[in-house]
Amino acid sequence: MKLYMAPGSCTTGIHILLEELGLPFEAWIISIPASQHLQPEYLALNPKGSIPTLVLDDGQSLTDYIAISYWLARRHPRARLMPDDALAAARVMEILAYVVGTVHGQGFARLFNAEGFAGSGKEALQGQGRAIVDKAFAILDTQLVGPYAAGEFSIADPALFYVEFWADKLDIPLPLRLSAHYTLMRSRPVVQQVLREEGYR
Ligand SMILES: N[C@@H](CCC(=O)N[C@@H](CS)C(=O)NCC(=O)O)C(=O)O
Repeated sequence: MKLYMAPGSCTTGIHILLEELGLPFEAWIISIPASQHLQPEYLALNPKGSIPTLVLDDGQSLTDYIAISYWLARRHPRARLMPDDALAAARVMEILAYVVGTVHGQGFARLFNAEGFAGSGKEALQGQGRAIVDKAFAILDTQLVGPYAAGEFSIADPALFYVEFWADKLDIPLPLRLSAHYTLMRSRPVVQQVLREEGYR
């Protein structure tokens, strides 16, 4: 396997897990200051332009801390990196989601990259938000297995649905496959019932 990483970044967490598991891997250093994460060769591996990326033995790329760590834990059950108990496992996911999404994604991201967030006010910030959403929708559009996010209906679909729903409300166009996913979700009786219950007609 190949781990695309930068010393001292969030990739250190995956580096620790690979070493804990004693797995052989090649470390490929990506310099964020030198914008190596935005080079076409790297974007071909990970169109999000983020690290970590783990390239598996069969050549597939796996991105994002939560996905990579989950896969490692499932692949190596004897290391007991995820509790068997459903609630205990959910508690692990709860911490992961908060650390990655909020502590890192919102807190440290601003501490480390204030220039990236600072703009000339509300419009500039909304422009940044829109650029992030547009890029993410384009990536998710290519990753959607179909007809649901991961093929069959899963816990990913209601999450994808709520951002598609927000896009709809804000008149942000959805790419073709996400648009089909949104339509499919809206055709589910439960989704219609929930929207009705929440006051949407
Ligand atoms: N949610 C992503 C976040 C990854 C992330 O933001 N990594 C930073 C390095 S710690 C990065 O790639 N920064 C470059 C950028 O996003 O432009 C994950 O869990 O992998």
